[in-house]
Amino acid sequence: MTGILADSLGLMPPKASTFAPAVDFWFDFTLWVSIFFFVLIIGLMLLFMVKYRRRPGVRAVVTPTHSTALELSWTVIPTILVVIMFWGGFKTYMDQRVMPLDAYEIGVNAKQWAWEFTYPNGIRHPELHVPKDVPVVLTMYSDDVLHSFFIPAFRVKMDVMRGRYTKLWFQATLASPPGQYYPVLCTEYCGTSHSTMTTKCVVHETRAEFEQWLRDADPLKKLTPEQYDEYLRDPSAFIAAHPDIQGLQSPADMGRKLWDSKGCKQCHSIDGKVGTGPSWSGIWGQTHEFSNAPPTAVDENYVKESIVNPRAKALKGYAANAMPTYQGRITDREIDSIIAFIKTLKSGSEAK
Ligand code: HEC
Ligand SMILES: [Cu+2]
Repeated sequence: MTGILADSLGLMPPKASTFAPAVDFWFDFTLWVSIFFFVLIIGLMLLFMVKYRRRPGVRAVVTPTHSTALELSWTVIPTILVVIMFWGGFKTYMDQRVMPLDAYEIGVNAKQWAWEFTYPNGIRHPELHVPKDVPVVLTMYSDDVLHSFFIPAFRVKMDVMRGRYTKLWFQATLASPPGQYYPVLCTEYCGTSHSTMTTKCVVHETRAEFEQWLRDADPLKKLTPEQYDEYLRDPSAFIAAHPDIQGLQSPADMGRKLWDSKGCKQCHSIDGKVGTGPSWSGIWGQTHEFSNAPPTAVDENYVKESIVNPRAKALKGYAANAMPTYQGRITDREIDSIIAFIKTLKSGSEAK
């Protein structure tokens, strides 16, 4: 019943979300009602034009001016039909606008002329990847002008603004075949390259497959040991020379992201304020005192040890067991980034 016309003409994209059947049904309902009345009204008009045309010798009959039955029916029937359309549209719209509580959350950033997605583990990536059969909420923001986020296969669309977060949700029902994807478009004219503001949405068959992709999406993991050395020696030159490696930033910028995404932020400020743990502001190169070890300078080895084995040296004045070990939860390359970040934190002069 759904999509009969548009679908058979190949005008509708695949139905890949839980919203698609309802949206298509109401689209078709409206379309078929319109076609029916178009044919009826235009057909009768043409018929009457011919049948009652002026002919020589035939006098025009006096036309009736009123028919209660006719007027009632052409008022009541269309009213019922539009109320049905309104009810269907309103219900479908409300389903889309009320966000589920248990959803997987992904951040969307729009800028002239690209999309960027921020996943819960802090990875930023130019493609949208989601698991099948999991409700996903997108929280969207624009760096510049008004954009609009649209995935035709999911039948969802929402404006993306500067100065206000907007949300959109969907639950994909159809995994994209290997190597294929659902197009993501910007549908608000946003400047010269608006038409190229597209990206891919890949729906993974299982949650596990999606998580695997997410782990591999870390740009640092894509580098071979040789490339990694080259990157550490001169990050900006390396990034400029490898535009194919998406999302790569300087080690210090990566470190700042990890400070946020790995939860270090909860206990370590970077502006000098003491929290559960000491601030990182200005600690590089200082000599710290411990309740269980001789004084030690804050250098690469000390920071690394503090992360993988925080109990080894308990900083004076802090609870010795407050910091959990990150052994196994952080890679060596991530530790390098955090070290690079701490190095940039001069005391007193940090931005937030
Ligand atoms: C639950 C709170 C907590 C979290 C989360 C936490 N830390 Fe700590 N951290 C501490 C405390 C408390 C100390 C001081 C006591 C000690 O030496 O273990 C500390 C000490 C440190 C030190 C030594 C600082 C100095 O001034 O000598 C480093 C480096 C460090 N943490 C890195 C990290 C990193 C990197 C993360 C995130 C991956 C992290 N911490 C997450 C609580 C935390
Ligand atoms: Cu746009």
